[in-house]
Amino acid sequence: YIDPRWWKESVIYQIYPSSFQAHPGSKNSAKVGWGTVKGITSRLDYLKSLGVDIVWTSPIFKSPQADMGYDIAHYKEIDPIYGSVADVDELIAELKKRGMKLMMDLVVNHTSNMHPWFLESRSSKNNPKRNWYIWKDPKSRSDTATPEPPTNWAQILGEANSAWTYDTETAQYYLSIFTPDQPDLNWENPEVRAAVWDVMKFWLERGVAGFRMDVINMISKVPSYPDAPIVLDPETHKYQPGTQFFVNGPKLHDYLREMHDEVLSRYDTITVGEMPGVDSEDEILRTVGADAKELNMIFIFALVDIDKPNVRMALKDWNVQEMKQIISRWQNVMIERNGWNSVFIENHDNPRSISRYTDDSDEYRDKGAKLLALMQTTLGGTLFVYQGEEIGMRNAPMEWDPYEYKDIETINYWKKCEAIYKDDPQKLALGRKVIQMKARDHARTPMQWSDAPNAGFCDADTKPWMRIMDDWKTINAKAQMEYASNDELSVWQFWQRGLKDRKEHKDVFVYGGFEELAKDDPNVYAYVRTSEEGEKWLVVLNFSGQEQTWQIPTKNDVEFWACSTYQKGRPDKQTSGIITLRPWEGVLGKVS
Ligand code: TEU
Repeated sequence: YIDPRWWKESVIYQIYPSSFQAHPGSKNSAKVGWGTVKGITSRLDYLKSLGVDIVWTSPIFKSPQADMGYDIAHYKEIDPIYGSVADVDELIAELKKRGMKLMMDLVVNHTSNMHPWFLESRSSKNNPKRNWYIWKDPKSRSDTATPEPPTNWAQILGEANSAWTYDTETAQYYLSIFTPDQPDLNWENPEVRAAVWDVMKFWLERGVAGFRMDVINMISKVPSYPDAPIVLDPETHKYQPGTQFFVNGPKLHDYLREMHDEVLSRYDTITVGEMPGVDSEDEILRTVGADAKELNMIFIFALVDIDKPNVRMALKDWNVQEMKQIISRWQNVMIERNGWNSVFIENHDNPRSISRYTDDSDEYRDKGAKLLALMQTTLGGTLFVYQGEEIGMRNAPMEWDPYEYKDIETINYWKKCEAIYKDDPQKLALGRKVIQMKARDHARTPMQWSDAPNAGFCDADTKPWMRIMDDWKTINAKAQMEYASNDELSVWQFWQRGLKDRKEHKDVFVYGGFEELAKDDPNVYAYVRTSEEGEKWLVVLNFSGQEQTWQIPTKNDVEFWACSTYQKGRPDKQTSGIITLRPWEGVLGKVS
């Protein structure tokens, strides 16, 4: 028996390594400021003081960086741009000194097209590694240079393009559901699976505590490879979403159980599977149920996909009611069905949470950031904080030109907009709006450490690989850690308080019961968390820019208010009857 409490109670901080911290004097001949492993190590005291237990690094392995490291060319080497394996050993040792751990990103649905496995695989039809990837003949033989791909599936990070890439040498297509630089591995092949288990053991043996597993629910494809139904306008979309043929495919659970038997069961690990596009409770419980023997938890995307229609780079209206339903649903499911979930609202693939769920204007930016912090630190599950979230970083503004954006998905999207909407200024403006609201780049601007040159992210004489947000002089970690006011805490201090509180009352906040109140209120999200011993806390969150009144149900009369997003110390709000909440105000009360 392995005691699961450590990974349930841990606070995990996701680092986007290129944008976290370049260590001083990091040798970079091109004078480009780029985060490094040594840079991460230099910030461990910062993370410790915030209340972090586990650091998760997005991929730092050898990679051509076509998709910022989610295209790996060597699983056991660190990309020189980040440092070396020795630097990772040092990072693990320094974490250990502080009672912390390292979680790495395991990207094994696909490799880079420059991975030696793929170079071999593509070299000829009878190469022994041919069957390590998914090769198919074109749909119809024709004399044209590029015949029809085997199916009509669209690429995920470039929806205008096919999910298949043609190789003229061998006249076959390979499957590349994200981009042509990321060929999908063929998990049907036991040699591929053995190679993955070997990579996992390599890092576990070095002291890595576990993995976040990139799109792990896409590793099993429907073997008949059918065409996808037409759901996007065929006038503008030659290719259609093929997700139903590879999201939670037929052999997913076989593969995950094999991974468990071959690797995970032999170590005391933490595992979180990235699983976009799955909504079925039964299906999710098969992976995260207490006896499932698959993964500890997954990322459920319902909340971050609340404004996603059928493609990612597009807009959709949503309201607070829907948000409340999504959050409460998964809180309840995991409790009722004995599963385990992750709590997160940001990551490197999503815009900043205050720009999406609250109000990122100067007036309310910090209030919204604290509101979301209060919510997340009081929800059940393992909590994930994303770099910069703890200081309330926000989306890049509308004024930024599309060329400031560096992400392959954004670039593909903007190219498409320019090609098809070149004579339609309105549609082009809409395209820019989509980028400003949805681009993954918003989470990837360099971390704002201080008001020093380049926000303390990289040396003054280097140029950051991506533009730093113009607000860094006012919004930065140092200013927020040192912030002194009799009236309120900074966003950073509020997070620190919340994480501490969560740990002190973990029987309530990590493990406790969950009851939603006033479900019909269109603006206020309220819930009660209860420990088995009967300790009870009330959380009331005003998700609107207007003042709201809220009736405390008599059975939940408050003994004292422990905090408000507006006030330092104990707010003197009334403890029963109707309370008034200021715009974006959240309060936490001990129920008597
Ligand atoms: O992302 C998977 C993915 O499909 C996401 O874009 C997802 O659809 C979206 O976040 C839902 O809101 C993972 C990585 O996190 C991403 O950075 C990579 O580009 C991708 O896999 C390919 O490795």
